[in-house]
Amino acid sequence: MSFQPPQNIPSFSSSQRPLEDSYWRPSAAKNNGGLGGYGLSKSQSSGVGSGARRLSTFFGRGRDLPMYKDKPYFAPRRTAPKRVQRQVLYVIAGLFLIAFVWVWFASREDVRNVRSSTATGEELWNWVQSLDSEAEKTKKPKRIDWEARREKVKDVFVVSWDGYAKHAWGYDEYRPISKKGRHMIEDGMGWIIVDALDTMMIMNLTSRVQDARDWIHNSLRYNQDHDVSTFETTIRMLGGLLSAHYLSTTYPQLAPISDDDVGSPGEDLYIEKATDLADRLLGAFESRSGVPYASVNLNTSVGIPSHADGGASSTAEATSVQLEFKYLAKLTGEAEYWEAVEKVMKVVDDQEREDGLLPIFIYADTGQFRGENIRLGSRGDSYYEYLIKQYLQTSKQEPIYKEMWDEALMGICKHLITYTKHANLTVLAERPDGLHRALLPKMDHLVCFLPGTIALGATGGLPLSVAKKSPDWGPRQDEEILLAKELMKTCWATYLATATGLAPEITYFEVDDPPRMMADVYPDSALIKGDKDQPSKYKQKDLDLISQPLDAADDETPSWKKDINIHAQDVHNLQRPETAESLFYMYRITGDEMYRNWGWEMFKSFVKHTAVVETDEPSPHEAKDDNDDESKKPRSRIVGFTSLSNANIVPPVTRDNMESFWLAETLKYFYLLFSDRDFIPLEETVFNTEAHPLPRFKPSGDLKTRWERKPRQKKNLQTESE
Ligand code: DMJ
Repeated sequence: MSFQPPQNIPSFSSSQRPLEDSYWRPSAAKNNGGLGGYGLSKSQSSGVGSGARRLSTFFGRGRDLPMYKDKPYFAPRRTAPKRVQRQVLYVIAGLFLIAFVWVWFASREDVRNVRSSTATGEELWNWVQSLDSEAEKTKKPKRIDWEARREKVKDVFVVSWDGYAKHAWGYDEYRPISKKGRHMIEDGMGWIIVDALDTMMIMNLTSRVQDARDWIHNSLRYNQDHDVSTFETTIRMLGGLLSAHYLSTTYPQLAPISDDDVGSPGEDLYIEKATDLADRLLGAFESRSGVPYASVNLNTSVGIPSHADGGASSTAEATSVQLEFKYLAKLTGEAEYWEAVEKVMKVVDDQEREDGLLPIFIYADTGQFRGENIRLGSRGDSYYEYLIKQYLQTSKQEPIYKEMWDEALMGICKHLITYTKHANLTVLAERPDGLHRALLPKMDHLVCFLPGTIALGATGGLPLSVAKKSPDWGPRQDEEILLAKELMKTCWATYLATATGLAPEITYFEVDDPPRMMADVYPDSALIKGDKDQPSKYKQKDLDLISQPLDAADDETPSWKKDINIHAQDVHNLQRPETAESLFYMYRITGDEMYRNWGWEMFKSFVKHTAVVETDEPSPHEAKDDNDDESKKPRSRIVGFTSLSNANIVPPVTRDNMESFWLAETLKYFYLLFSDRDFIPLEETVFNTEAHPLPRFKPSGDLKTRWERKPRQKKNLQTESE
């Protein structure tokens, strides 16, 4: 049965429910420096070794306070039955239990989905086969049924998840071809289960949510003597738990949760686990500078420098943990979470890097950058993403992050945006040796988060038609949307360029020598000049070029294809989400169905080329008679989806790995792209960099950005030709 968006969603005009606010608000007595809830003084929690002390005290016998402030332990609700009645009561309770379970089970919509999902793999395979038929290729539906298309995404999720659940339940990694799981740390840390949880909520897969929830309650423990990545653990695990808390409390219809019965996982489970994990991760921030170490030992909470890169952390990793810790601070009232991550932003900004563009490595001890490599691909990407998202998370109350985002976007346009030789595709290039050295016209798949993020920054998440009516709207915002559209098209081109229709990990572009930079071609652009009121040539840029379909060229090698070079070592496809993510934002914001259509083509390519297929040869006795052709046919079904080692060949070379972001991000963004625009409204949420939606809220009290940028020298914003 198909899922209908719930009709009776309460008013969420304030995304942070008042009830939730008062529920978690710390009492005055406990809110002493943000640590009272843990029964610790400030001095106990500072210094490198304090993480270990904090944890041993916190989890030790002497604990007399709940896991986080103001949340009482739940006293048993039932009193013990008297001895004489016990046996009778057991029988009655047993009968009730059986009746209840039966009614509950039979009434669950999701159970029907599970039942039908046993056939889903086979249906999906038949559907994939039908896509290649001539009739299907030429079929032009009168009206596209997006509801049905998003159900297909759900089917793909169900097959991916069920394969994992069957063969590798509880493991952190999954190999869908060999059907094997593997832990990343001794007892596992819920890498796949926690990362995928909120997608299942969004898809209303309630029985699977309950399975995940039970596992989190019964099996997930963080007190393991093992190093983990500070960043990955924050965005995937902490982000996943927090988003599960947010969705299950804000949209209970999507993800009903059972009561807080003693011994059963209750509504506090996610936040309790999140707080436990965050306390362990906090030790990573106890470096001399406050910049987090790349790794942290979960048991001792001691930060560990990177084993590579001269001990430096990745800039993106150090600066993309803020949304998660800030939301946790808001939920718990603990300023310590906020302050730890806020400090990092000051350390990086204090260095006044040119035009807001940062090198991709930073030393945790000194807070200094390492090298001059500047890019928005790996190790650089989400620093920029979290600038604008921190501004939106706190309901635009903290202009410092908007200022940093605007400056960085100007820097991007000035130093990194160039155009291809033949088709004038817009490219977001790199500067591996600094801003005044050679340009490298290369785009990691990872940079394809940017078109969507630019559009998000321009409208704040509002539909374009609404945002344009705002008094703040001007030529600069128009140009931002234009740039977002151009980059979106380039990302789409990287998909169309391969044999499978799936983008490689890295794409190089043909550009002129010297490259035509945006700053040279459109020097009067508001994005370059920072002059937000002056209309520029850029705004009138050839819009036809943007809307010209890439796949419609007649000649054998269309001009845009001549602009694209894919190197042999970059042909892998890890089922990454960034292009789907940007399509989701672009559709939500512009309302242009073209982005949904592109997404649908991409989705079909994923299903077709990343599916793991099993075929049963019919056994001789299955054929009832010689004319029973059906039973003689081999039966195939899809049993999972995998990364590819080579996406530029058909059939592709598979890799036997399903990344957790396939479930957490890629399929979630496809599902949301094909959903109605008001489903999980963009203007009420921010998605963290792992696609976990978190609410926007108004900062207050200690939970504020209480630092100022160093005064910048007035620079001539007009760029010199390079
Ligand atoms: C995800 O884990 C996150 O989106 C991260 O910010 C970058 N890369 C992967 C997915 O590609």
